Amino acid sequence: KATADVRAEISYVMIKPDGVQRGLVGNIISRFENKGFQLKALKLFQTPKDVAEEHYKDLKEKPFYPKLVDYIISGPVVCMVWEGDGVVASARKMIGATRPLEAEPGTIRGDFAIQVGRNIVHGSDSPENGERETAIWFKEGELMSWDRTMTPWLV
Ligand code: RTP
Repeated sequence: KATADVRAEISYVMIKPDGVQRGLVGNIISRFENKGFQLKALKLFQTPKDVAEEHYKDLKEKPFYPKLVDYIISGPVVCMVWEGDGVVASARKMIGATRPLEAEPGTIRGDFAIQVGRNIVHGSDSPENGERETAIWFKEGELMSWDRTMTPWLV
């Protein structure tokens, strides 16, 4: 079924190096699958410095920027694109507040993190940034359009 011409809302979600090192990849992916969003792209990736800098370019003037870039390139990350109605705002809710001590229990950061500089996961803050960040981290051919109802594995 052709779905390529209409692209629904997407969010770029990334499990940061601390999330990968702590073995939280499966738990985090499960939350998005369980919620019902559709996985469009996924990879384990060692980030080149220029990619981290491009992703966080709006934060260039912040005092924590150099540390942030070093953190993101310190080990492999898991890059994902999730699609669905309202996925950007919903992913932000599921991830929780930037400062993990302010994140509600039940959110990813609320359940697993303490420090703002080790906050496990990233999610795009607007649909526009969902598109922008996806283009930074993925090549066009790495995004999949697939129909969940197409192959009746469970019939
Ligand atoms: P996020 O998308 O990751 O939830 O973060 P945000 O936009 O709410 O916050 P932003 O200010 O854009 O920060 C992006 C990431 O930078 C790191 N950070 N470190 N004071 C600090 O040391 C500090 N502040 C922010 C965090 O990794 C944050 O997620």
